[in-house]
Amino acid sequence: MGDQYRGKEIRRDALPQDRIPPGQFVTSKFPVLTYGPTPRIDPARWRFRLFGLVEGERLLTWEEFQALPRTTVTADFHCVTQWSRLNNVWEGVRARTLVEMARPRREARFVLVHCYGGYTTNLLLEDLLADTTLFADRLDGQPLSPEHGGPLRLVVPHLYGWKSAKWVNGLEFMDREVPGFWEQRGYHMRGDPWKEERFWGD
Ligand SMILES: Nc1nc2c(c(=O)[nH]1)N[C@H]1C(S)=C(S)[C@@H](COP(=O)(O)O)O[C@H]1N2
Ligand SMILES: [Mo]
Repeated sequence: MGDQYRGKEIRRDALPQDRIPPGQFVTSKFPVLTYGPTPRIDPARWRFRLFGLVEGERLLTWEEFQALPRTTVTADFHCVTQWSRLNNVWEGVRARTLVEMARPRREARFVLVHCYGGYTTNLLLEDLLADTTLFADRLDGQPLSPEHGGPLRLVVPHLYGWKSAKWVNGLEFMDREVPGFWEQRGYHMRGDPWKEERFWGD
């Protein structure tokens, strides 16, 4: 895309400020943001449940999950506490692949994401269907560390970081919007960083 800057034609994606939502600053570190302790999950006992208003209820093992088609997404990560980490290279399985396995009923337009440790977050079904939403087990060429959500986390790059649930263990498909852990405590139901949807009611 062409833009003018001091009379020169420049590429829009070369302008970092266009990539940083309002009120955010860039960090080169990757802070760990967790409420409570880091769960440690033995892959042999790991399970992932697709349930609720679905035709294809499933309980996946780690082996079954690993057999799914894989994808790589390079994306920026924006935490509501104002740090952004750019160019994260996530590898895993597209969330859409899991939705297709679950075969949600027509009325199931909302999803509650469940995690080991009890954390939850709510999403619209369409947020899971986005091309860049994935369940990641690798980051920047390495297996995902326990602190950052290993063995498996959700990554929803177009929403604030609290929607990118770590240590995921299930998707519950619903016909109404049920607030998750932070949403019950005042965070926004949607959380679009470009609209600064930080707190509900602002
Ligand atoms: N299960 C779980 N997932 C979670 C959280 C949490 O406390 N528990 N924190 C969220 C928040 S607020 C952010 S910003 C990101 C941070 O991810 P990181 O710790 O890998 O930086 O994880 C999100 N996912
Ligand atoms: Mo966050």
